[in-house]
Amino acid sequence: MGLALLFVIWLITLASSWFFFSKTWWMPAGASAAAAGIDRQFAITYALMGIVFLAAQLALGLFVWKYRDKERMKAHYSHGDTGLEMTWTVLTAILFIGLNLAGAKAWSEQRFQPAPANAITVEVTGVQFAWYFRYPGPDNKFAKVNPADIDASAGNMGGVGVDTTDPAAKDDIVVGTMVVPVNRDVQVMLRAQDVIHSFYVPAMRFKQDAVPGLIIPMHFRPTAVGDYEFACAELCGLGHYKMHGMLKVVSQEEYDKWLAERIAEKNAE
Ligand SMILES: [Cu+2]
Repeated sequence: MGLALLFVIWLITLASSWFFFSKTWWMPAGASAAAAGIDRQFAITYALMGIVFLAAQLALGLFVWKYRDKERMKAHYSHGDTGLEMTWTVLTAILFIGLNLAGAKAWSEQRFQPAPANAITVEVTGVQFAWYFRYPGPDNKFAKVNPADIDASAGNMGGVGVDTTDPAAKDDIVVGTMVVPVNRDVQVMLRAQDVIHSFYVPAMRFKQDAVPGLIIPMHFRPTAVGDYEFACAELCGLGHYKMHGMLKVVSQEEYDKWLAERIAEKNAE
C-alpha cells in the first residue's frame, strides 16, 4: 500500500509538472514593451517554486513509503527539530522577499512611474457586467463624471455617468471596444461603479483591479498590431463571464481615423 501511494503521489507530481515544462498551460505570446521582463520574472518564480514543489512532493511520496505501517512497529513521538525548522523558515523568507524585490521593478514601472508625455489616455470603467472605454478627444480632457448621471439606458455616456453640462464632455467618446495605436504608451485610468472588477489583457501582461471609489492609473505599450482578448479577472457576479472583449492595436493613422470617426458620429447624433 505504501509503495502504491508513493507512485500515485509521484505520478501526480510529475504529470502536473509536465504541463508547465511543456508550456501547455501558458499565456499567449507577449505583445507589449513590459512583456519580456514580466515573463522573465514569471520564469524565475516558476523555476524556483518548481524545484521546491518537486522536492517537497517527491519527499512526501518517499516518506509515505518509508514510514508505512509495519508489523510490531512502535509509533514514536517527535517534538520537532528546531534547527531544521529554523532552516526552512529562513530559506522560505529569503525566497519570498527575494522574489518580491526582483519583481518590484516590473510592478512599479507600470504603476508608480508616470506614463511618458506622449501617451494616450483611456478611461476604463468596469460595471456589472460590461466595460466602458472613454477617450478624452482632442482637448485631452475628460469631462466630470457624476454618479447621479449614471443611466445605462441613456447610452454609453450615460453608462459612465458623464456630466454632459461640462464643456469637456463635448468631444469625450465612450465605446465598448478599446482601440489603441501601436508603439505608443497607453495610460489606463481604471474605475469601477459597483463592485471590484479586474481589467486583464493577457497578451499585454496587463492586469489590475478596478476598485469603486478609486481611479487607478497604469500604463502599457503595445508593440504589435492585432486583436487581443481582455476579460474581467475578478469574479464579480452572475454575469462575470460576459465581461470580455477585444483590445484592437492598430497603426497610428488607423487610430486617428477611428477616433475622428467616433467623434463625428457622436456629434451627428
Ligand atoms: Cu467584472
